[in-house]
Amino acid sequence: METIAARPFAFAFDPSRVALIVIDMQRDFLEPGGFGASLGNDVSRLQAIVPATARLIAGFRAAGRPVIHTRECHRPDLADCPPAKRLRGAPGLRIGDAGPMGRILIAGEPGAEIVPELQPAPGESVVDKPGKGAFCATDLGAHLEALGITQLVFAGVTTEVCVQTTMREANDRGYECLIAEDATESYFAAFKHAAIDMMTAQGAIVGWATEVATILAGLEAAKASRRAEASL
Ligand code: C5J
Repeated sequence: METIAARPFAFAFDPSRVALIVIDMQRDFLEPGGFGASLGNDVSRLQAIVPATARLIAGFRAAGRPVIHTRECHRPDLADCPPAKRLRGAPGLRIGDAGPMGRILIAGEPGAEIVPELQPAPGESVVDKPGKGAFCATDLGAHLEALGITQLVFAGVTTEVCVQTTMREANDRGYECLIAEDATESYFAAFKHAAIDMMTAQGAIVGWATEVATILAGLEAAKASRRAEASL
């Protein structure tokens, strides 16, 4: 167990039981012409976290810890997209409508793919989710249980929608949750800060927050401890 600096207080980091979950780093949210842009958002804010997210993913891979990617997307027949979700968009820009990157938020379309810089490595899990939360209507819970995971580090977009929803779901399921503040982003700066403040308030009521560098240092420290134990 490593103790790492976090807010609202130090996080007891267990590198033998932790997985990284990278939420929805998809072209539809990060690139012009996708779902996010169709809602009138400035996608460049989200593109800015790609390098920090890539560093975090590389650290987990180097430590031999699971990296799980999610994609918010729907079946081509939209059977998993309730009208209440689809009809909220403007006509022509709704989920399932044709856009510059294919049908918006539909599995298998170019827009639903993870951005090239953060492509899953062979063997890494990719969870397609029809909801904002990654536990809803997916096998994520069973998968984490099979892996013996008790802690989750969160990265991805958007902080106050799919990241926050999934972190709250995970917290209610008993996971200790840590969000990487510089590897998550919102289209609205104030929403990102408010979401993290809400989750870390009241004694980490949903979880903890820290920087990518701190998490990477925790993984490195654990590696060094393992090496030192092995040489005894
Ligand atoms: C949204 C997401 N914002 N991945 N999805 O609709 O946060």
